[in-house]
Amino acid sequence: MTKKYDFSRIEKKWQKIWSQNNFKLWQGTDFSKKKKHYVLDMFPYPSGEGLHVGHVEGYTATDIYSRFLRLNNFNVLHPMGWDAFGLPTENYALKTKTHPEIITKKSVKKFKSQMQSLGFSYDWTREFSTTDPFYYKWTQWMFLKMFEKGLVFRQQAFINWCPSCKTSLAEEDLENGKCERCGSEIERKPLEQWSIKITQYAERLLNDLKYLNWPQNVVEMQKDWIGKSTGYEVKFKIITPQQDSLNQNDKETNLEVNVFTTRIDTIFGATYLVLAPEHPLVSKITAISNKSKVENYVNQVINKPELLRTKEKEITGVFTGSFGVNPSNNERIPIWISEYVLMNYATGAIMAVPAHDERDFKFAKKFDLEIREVISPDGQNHNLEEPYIGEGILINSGPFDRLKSTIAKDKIANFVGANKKVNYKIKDWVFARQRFWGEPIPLVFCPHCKQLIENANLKIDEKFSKNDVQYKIGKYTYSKGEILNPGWIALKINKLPLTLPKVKYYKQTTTGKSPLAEIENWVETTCPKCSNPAIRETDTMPQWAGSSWYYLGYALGKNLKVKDFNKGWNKKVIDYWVPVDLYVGGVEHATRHLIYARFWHKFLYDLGLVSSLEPFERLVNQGLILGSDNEKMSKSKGNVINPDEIIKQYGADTLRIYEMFLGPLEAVKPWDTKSIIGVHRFLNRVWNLVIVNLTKNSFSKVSDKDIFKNLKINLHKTIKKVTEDTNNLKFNTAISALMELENELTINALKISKKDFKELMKAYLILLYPFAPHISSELFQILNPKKSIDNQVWPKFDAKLVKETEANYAIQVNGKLRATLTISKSLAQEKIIKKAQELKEVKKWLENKTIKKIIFIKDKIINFVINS
Ligand code: ANZ
Ligand code: ZN
Repeated sequence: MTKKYDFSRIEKKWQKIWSQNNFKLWQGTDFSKKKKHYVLDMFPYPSGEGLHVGHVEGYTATDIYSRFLRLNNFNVLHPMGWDAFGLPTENYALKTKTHPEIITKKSVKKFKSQMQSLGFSYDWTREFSTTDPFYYKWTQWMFLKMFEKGLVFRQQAFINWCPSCKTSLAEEDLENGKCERCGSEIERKPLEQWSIKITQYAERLLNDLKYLNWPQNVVEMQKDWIGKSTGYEVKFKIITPQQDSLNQNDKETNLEVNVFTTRIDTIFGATYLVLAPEHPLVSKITAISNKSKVENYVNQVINKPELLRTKEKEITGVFTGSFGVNPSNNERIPIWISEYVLMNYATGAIMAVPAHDERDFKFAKKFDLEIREVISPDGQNHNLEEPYIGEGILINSGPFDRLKSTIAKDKIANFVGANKKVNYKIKDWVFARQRFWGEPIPLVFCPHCKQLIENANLKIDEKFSKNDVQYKIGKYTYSKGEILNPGWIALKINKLPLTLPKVKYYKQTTTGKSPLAEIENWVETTCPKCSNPAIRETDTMPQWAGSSWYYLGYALGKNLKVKDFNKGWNKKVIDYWVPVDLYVGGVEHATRHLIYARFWHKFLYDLGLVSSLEPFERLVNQGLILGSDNEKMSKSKGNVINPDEIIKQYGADTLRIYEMFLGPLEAVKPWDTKSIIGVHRFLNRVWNLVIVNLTKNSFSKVSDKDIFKNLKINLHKTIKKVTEDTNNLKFNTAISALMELENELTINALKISKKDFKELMKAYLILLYPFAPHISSELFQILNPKKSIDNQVWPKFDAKLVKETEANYAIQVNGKLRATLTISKSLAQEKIIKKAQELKEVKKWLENKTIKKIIFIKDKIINFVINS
């Protein structure tokens, strides 16, 4: 009787074995002499829905890699945890009147059991959730360090406000600028909020990208996000008409407008100026007769999200009634306002050069403003049909005519008194949410201290510096953050964590404030400095906070639970594990998360708390898995695949291999239920290869020498291929190689001796183990009852065996190269031709054609001659 491949039983059995002694097998060992390798997944947000196949994709990839590295004698850190603060849980808590902690616990339990049912080899001793007080006390500690150093400040920032749900929404909760829940048009409301001066790190965030082994597209996205731009600032004098008597003598004022330009060489072609509608000068320079038009316009655009404003197809704007003086030629040019100029970039005002800028050109056409060509590709004047945005030769530019634009820049800047200026698009990080389910911000507001600090009227440098001093005022000592934010006082470190109140449930406020604001006994407190009455900050941190340093949390491991912060921060153990060697996750984190974490790391570096400049050395983005209809998986489309069901039907090993076999890890690829069966059959064949043959026990007494040698060559080629591919995370091709070898072994198993079969099989199973660990473990145990595959050594290939045996064929159809084929030299000619014929890239040329002739040049070329 043959035993069937009972994947459910086998998988449960091995998962239980692996879980022994707190998953001892998968634990990373601090300070081990072995080479360390830190393999990190982007940790999930544990939602009620459980893992989706996209999680499974990335997590399988890192699991394969971790298991592979362990067998290659690495000391691997492969941890997992939960990014559990955030809106979906909060919304669900409000709806069901439960505490979000309870919901989080449930979701985490589900996620964890799903991960274990996939056989992932995580070091669970280092698990935490960002919502665990023993974890977020550190998040608060680091925030207080930023505060102390003056990196935290209050600024007017806009929130997205849904007037019908009466709640502020994160960017992620907007759908085309509308509330995701009720579909109302959202409003932007200005609100003073805590922010972090990430802009002070812009240059380093840009510069240090060069040290990273990251996908080029992510590097580009980071560069764009940081948005460094080098240009000039130049001032234009303003002439406002006398407000009470328009069109009479112009009145010289001492008002000026400062503009930022990257093309100072075009200034002779600046025929008007444009201010952002929110620019503080607008109210000062608008003429009475233009006032109502201007005000209407400002009201219309002021609440629009920035993104929409810059993407608006139709150009709009209004004239203020005032003029500027172009410093290059002293011409009087009109000052307009328009939404395409943004207040929070550079100076919020531009000199418009319609001949050489797309938007300015459209604007000038629409409002009939002068378009004056000043840069010419050939030195001639043209009738411009469209703006010319390249470099060229200056014309209509007074003393600078005939100069090359590239050379003219500095000279003209000098002439008009412009100053070199670097701008960044990156904004300071708004670090506050009007929410309950986040890390409480450990600050209180004390009116008494506010008075003391304001009366002292200290002047201090607002720039970040590592060696900031404390400031003494009377009997109290304040940090730089406290001086810069009068009245805001940091909690004492020994009072951390500041935990969320233990309420049964809570309600959404209608004021836009955090629900914490209505929990009075939590809000009311005393000042840690002067003991006078004070109130707590009720905004909480954004979800990005906890994920900005979690990779350090895993390295710290049990140190996280040490009470004393200075003892708990075990820098030696961080230096041992960090930076992360491989970080795998979705490309949706290319900017925000990966910018915030890099910034956070650099801040800790400046404090001497970490030694590496960057947190993540190598980054890989797994590609999106689409539904079988080639659309993004979504509930509404009904094309979502539930991994649990696949596991139930085919087993975890099948799901793992299937997802890796779908295509290259980085590629976007559709789900294809049919090919799961193919993968499942492959594992069945591996099973039968061992079980059926052993049961029948009809092996040859002695091996057929040639066959055994051939199998050995094939094995070593496979070792080489799987080793290289796994190292390069090319799992799909590694799996194909394993499938091919299985085929050879299945055909020839009974032509060799049992001993030889076992030898080959043992190596084969080790190769298969990272991909399908359960079946490999089981079969390995059957072949070697005393040994465990988990601590085997990864096989090495014999270079001699691999080298001589392969040829590279160029496969042609009618003499045209259509494919290449790397194949064993020892195969018969017909077999090689057959393989070539079956290649996808060749097949399509041969379909429905008669092959007239096949030209075969040994080890070099196969040419199919067909009727064309
Ligand atoms: C005159 C000019 C002539 C410009 C020309 C461009 C081409 P980046 O590279 O993105 O920094 N600009 C400046 N501040 C702006 C703001 N707050 N909102 C919208 N646009 C703004 O772009 C810098 C250029 O964008 C600046 O150079 C300015 O237009 C515009 F042939 O000045 B330029
Ligand atoms: Zn006080």
